[in-house]
Amino acid sequence: MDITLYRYAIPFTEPLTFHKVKVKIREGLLLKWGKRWSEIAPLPGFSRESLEEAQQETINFLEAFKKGKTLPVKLPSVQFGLDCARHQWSVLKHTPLAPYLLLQGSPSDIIWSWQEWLYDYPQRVKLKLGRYPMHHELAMVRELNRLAPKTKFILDVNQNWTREEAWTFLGHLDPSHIEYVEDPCARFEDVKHVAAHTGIGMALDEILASDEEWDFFPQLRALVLKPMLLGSLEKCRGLVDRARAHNVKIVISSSHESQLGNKILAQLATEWSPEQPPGLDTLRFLSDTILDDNNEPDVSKLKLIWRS
Ligand code: OSB
Ligand code: MG
Repeated sequence: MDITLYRYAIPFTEPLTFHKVKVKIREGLLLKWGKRWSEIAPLPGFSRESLEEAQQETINFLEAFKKGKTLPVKLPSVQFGLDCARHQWSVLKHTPLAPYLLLQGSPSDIIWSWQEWLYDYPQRVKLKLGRYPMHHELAMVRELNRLAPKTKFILDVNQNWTREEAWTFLGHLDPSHIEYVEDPCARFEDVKHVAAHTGIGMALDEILASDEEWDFFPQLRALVLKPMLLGSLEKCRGLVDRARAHNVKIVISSSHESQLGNKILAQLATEWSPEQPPGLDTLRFLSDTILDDNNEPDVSKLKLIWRS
C-alpha cells in the first residue's frame, strides 16, 4: 500500500476569527492512502490539538503501520482523517443537497451583501451572532426578516450570550423566521433554560466535541456535527443514530476544510442526513483551490511531508 502525507496552506480571502483566534491562512494535511484521499485539519480556536501535534501523531501512526503495527490514535482530526482514508464509501442513493448560505461579517456588510439577492431570497441562511453590539445585530436580523419574510434563519451564537442576553435578543424576534438557534450559551443548562423560556428551537454544536454533559430536550431541533472536531466515524455515527432515535435532525458542518475535505463532508452528509442541507458553505472564504480540473488534489500545490 502506497501512503503519502502532504501539507497544504491556502490563504483565506480575509482573516477569519475562531473564538478570538485570528487566522489568515488555512493549513492542514492531506493523506493519500492507496488511491483514496482524506484530510486532517484541526481548526485553530476550535480544535484542542494543533496542526503540529496532529502531524506528529499521524507520522507516528504511519511509521508504526509500515512496520505492521497499529497504534491507537487520540487526536480527533487524526482519527477522522485515518478513518476516512480507510472507509468503504457506499454508492450514494441520493444526490447531495446544496449547502445553506452562510453569512458572516459586520451587520452593515451583511445587510449590504443581502441586497444582491433582490427578491430571489434563499430558503435558509445561517447568521453568525454574538460578535457585534447586540442592538446592531438585532437591527440587522429584523431588517433581514423584513426584506426576506419567507427565509428561515439559523442563528449561530457560538456560545457568546448569557441566558439573559438570549432572552432579550430572541424576545425581539418573530419566531416564525427562525429555523433554530445554534449554541446560544456556553453552558448546557442555560441553553435548555432559554429553550424552555422562549419555546424557540435550538441546535447543539460545540458542546458535542467537548467533555460537557448534554441530553435531548423538547426544543432541540438539530445536532450540528463537525467530524473534524468530533473524531472517529464511529463516534459521529453514534450521534447520528441517537439523533434519529429522538427525531432530531443531523446537520453536517464544515470546520473550514479544504475543497477535498468539503467534498468528503458532503458525501457523509448525503449518507447520514440526505434530507438536511449541510453547513458546508465555507469554500467561498478560501482564495485558492488545491483540486485540479479532474477534482483530484494537485500535488504541485502541496508540500510532501512523509512517504511510505
Ligand atoms: O460554529 O458552526 C460553527 C465553521 C467553523 C467553526 C465553527 C463553525 C463553523 C460554521 C460552518 O459555521 C458552517 C455551518 O455550520 O454552516
Ligand atoms: Mg456552530
